[in-house]
Amino acid sequence: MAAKHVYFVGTAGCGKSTLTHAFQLWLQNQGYDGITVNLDPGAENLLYPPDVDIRDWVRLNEIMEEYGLGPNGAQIAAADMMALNIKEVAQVISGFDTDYVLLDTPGQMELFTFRQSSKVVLSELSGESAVIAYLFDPAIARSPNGYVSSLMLAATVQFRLSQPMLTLLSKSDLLSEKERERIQLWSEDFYALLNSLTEEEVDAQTNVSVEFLQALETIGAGGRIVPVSADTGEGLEDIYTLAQQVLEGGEDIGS
Ligand SMILES: Nc1nc2c(ncn2[C@@H]2O[C@H](COP(=O)(O)OP(=O)(O)OP(=O)(O)O)[C@@H](O)[C@H]2O)c(=O)[nH]1
Ligand SMILES: [Mg+2]
Repeated sequence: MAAKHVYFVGTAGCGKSTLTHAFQLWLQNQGYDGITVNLDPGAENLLYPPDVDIRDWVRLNEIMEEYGLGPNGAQIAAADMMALNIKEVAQVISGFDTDYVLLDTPGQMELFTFRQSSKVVLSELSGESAVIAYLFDPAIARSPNGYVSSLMLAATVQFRLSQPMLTLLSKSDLLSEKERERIQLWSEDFYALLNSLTEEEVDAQTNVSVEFLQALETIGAGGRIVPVSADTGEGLEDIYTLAQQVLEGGEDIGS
């Protein structure tokens, strides 16, 4: 059976790399196989050893030196070079006999989502068997305005990449129980979100409506957000269950 691919995507520092590794360890503890793939050519001091590493093909600091580019120009060149090498990367990945391929994407999210090369990368690596795990950063999503902004970003990623998406509330251990519940409520009830916006954000209440929020959900982002933590292990099982549901209609790997 083809391996299932989960892309961990989100804004800089939201916890993608840590969660990729934590989820791999969780899978292994449950007796499943999962490999990790680092897709960030600019990653420095990666805290886990990826099984496959894009830096074996493309390295940001080498591109900066070789072409005399700054970090942003080099990121764009790196994204294109990644696409040029992706068939070889796919071949290496397919050499692993594994249930899950967990892909850790670059911190500069716009490079992964907006460049045409990302579509090439996605179709070569995972074809139809992909789900995007979109991480909401709790430092941003804890305010109503930040939550709506995060939702818009998630919708943009979904719209751009056209893959099924799970929305995860990253680093949930940093939030109080009350904050977690409030954010979960927002994800399930746009009227509650709009109420919080109107009560708490003087600038934002005039131009956001329930219809606007519903439209974001129609694109395919949104839905019930799942709190996850690499530190406490909260929600790791939910990622598995949801990914199984999306990719296999709920069947368990073993069945
Ligand atoms: N408390 C807590 N901290 C976390 C968790 N996950 C990640 N962190 C911390 O958040 C910081 C960023 O984590 P990373 O995993 O590097 O985030 P990232 O999204 O991969 O970052 P970039 O690739 O640079 O965009 C680190 O200091 C992590 O230790 C978590 O579940 N709980
Ligand atoms: Mg990272």
